[in-house]
Amino acid sequence: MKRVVTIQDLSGIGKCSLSAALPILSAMGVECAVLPTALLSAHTAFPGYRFFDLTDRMSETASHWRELGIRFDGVYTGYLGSAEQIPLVADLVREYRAQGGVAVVDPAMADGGELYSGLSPDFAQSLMDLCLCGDVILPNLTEAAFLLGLPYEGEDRAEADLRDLLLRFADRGVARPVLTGVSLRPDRIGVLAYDAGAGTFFRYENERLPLSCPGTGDVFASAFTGALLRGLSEEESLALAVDFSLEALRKTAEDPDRVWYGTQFEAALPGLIRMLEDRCAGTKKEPAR
Ligand code: PXL
Repeated sequence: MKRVVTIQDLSGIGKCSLSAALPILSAMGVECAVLPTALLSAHTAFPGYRFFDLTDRMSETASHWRELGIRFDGVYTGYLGSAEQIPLVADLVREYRAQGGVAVVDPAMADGGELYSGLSPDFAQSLMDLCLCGDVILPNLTEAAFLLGLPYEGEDRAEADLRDLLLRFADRGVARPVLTGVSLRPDRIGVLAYDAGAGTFFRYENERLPLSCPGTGDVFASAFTGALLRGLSEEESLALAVDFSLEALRKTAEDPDRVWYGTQFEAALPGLIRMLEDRCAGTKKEPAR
């Protein structure tokens, strides 16, 4: 079984970050080690959230793993607790990559034109240093603007503008940037990716529901990482993550008792397992168009 380490916060309430990554990666048949960056009472969209920084604990944890000789097939980073963690996490990503693992960096920090509560634009630009250590990065359009130091120009963008953003990431040294939450038509949403080595773009989209939920990016990034580790190609993994995120949102929309603070990804896990096994077996299903 492949083993991934994920480096992100644990929010006690919120169905995001580690609370999404652990069940999703486990369901996908990938062992998931966790290196928490911070402990929160609830994610930062809740008023009055409590925040406990774990920066000092992270190096000690990584040292223990080194003593144990634990190695990873992949590393997946998400929300970081402080700017001081950026160089520390960048070193860990380099270390785990050097063992042959794939590195997925989700610069989880912003959405809808706004940084999450408690984060500064300086933090956002410094996160680019971490992005440069990843094989694949997964910013949404807001995060891409902050990382590149550009103004956020909304979600409705021409494909040529989005390709330009990807080329800017490539110019800065990112090998495989992926823009998430890309909606080129009102009823579709998905990803636009660039492979700097091959000089090729890849686009995949599926149905867009009239609903957005905190934590959808984490659901997407977790499913993407799981699929990569299970041996699907980057393109297949992106498609699977788009399809699973849609299913998680569909389950959320269908439930009259849904909560505002996260997706109902739990109800979509059986479908994820079926989808993964089908696609690993090479019987890839196309979504209805
Ligand atoms: O990626 C979502 C997320 C993760 N972690 C924390 C958050 C959020 C979104 O608000 O606040 C702590």
